[in-house]
Amino acid sequence: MPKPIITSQFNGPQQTLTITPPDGGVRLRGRVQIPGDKSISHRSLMLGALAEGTTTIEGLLLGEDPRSTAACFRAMGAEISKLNTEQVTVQGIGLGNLQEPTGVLNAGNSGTTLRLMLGILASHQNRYFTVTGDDSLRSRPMGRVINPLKEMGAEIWGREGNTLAPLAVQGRSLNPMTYRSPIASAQVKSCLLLAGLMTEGETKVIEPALSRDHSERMLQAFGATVKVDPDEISAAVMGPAKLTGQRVIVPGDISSAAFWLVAGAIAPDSDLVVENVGINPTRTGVLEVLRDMGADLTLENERDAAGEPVADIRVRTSQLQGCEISGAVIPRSIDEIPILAVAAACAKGKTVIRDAAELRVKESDRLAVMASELSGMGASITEHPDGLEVVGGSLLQGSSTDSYTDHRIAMSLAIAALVAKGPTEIHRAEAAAISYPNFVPTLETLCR
Ligand code: SPQ
Repeated sequence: MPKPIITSQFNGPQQTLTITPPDGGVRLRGRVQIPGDKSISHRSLMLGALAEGTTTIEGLLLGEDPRSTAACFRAMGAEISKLNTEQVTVQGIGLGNLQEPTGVLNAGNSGTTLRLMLGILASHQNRYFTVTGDDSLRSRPMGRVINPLKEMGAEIWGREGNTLAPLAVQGRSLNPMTYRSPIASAQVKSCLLLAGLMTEGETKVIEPALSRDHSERMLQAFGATVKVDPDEISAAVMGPAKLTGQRVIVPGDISSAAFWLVAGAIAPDSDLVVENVGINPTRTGVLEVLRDMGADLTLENERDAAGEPVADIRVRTSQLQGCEISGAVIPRSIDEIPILAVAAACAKGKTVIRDAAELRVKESDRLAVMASELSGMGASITEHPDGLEVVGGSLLQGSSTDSYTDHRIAMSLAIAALVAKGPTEIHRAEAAAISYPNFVPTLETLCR
């Protein structure tokens, strides 16, 4: 079977990836190992730094975002081994013992780093911190964590009425509270639970729908007292807590697996097994949606890896049908909506995505960008304030596209390019390294 021609051109750090599929289309086959889960990687570095004793992490994501987390916590005194193998050791310094950094903490492109870290910094008494990020992160809303932290007594200053980075934080002793979050957000929930670790009493977050629960699981594993109430959709932590270093095994990231699951479903004559995928139920919305669309997915070898469920997922080419994606499945598939929009463009009939306005405040405005870039490739796609409507089934055309420096957009467009007619250019494709440094070489090996 002929392979696609994949070329890269660099202009300084910026990469333009050009993908030209052969006339008969691309076929994807084989077994693929995906990088470690980004959410779990961040949390293992942070809890490892706050714990007493040594934490060993296996399978850490070696992407740009966890590197930002590691750099911030190193600057505050945690000893974290070099991130050049997936085996990483963190020498924790104990809760409350972070040192005041002499420079500005830089979270880079990572919303998780900045928002979770704010809960930790705000509750570190008598220390002063300044934090920032890249152009994208400095435009993302921080009020969603700063406002409830202030209700707990935190002192935080920033641009635009204390809602945008750069931010300054004067750490102090906080008061516990019960916070009813208006959005289902694991970053809001985790920020407040982390602030609750050093706060006397119970700090509780109630959500409108359940977001990913990696923080709750890992805090418990590190020795914190965590109460989860599935009926109320709440999670609470009792402070002051004591965390003890652990062995963490990071499963493969289902958000990275999603690119191959969609590719295997839409590319002709494909049969792929994606190995060691984390299938925590708060993350498996993408599997439900793809099954709803008629994708041929099979879970094999289901097992548990240090408190997180894991499986190998087999996908074979299927004729996808349009479907509705809305409600409680949205927080469980939030990062997969861009690649699901590609699946929708290849499905028969209409796909309606609703209740997904949160996508507008990610690394890019993912609704606007997917609408513009897929329209440019000939897809019939309408943007709504909280979603997209995609009428699928017509052949995509190769075109000049842009990632808007968003890793999930770069990789979604690369998968769309595989089933398009003619070459597709993806500008600023280097963004993929945020969560998937080996994405392009892996793509090359799977096309056979
Ligand atoms: O860390 P960042 O930049 O916010 O990353 C994203 C992503 O696509 O990788 C979102 F842009 O993932 C978030 C996710 O959308 C990671 C995350 C977490 O680890 O807690 C939770 C989700 O965000 P939110 O705002 O819904 O809590």
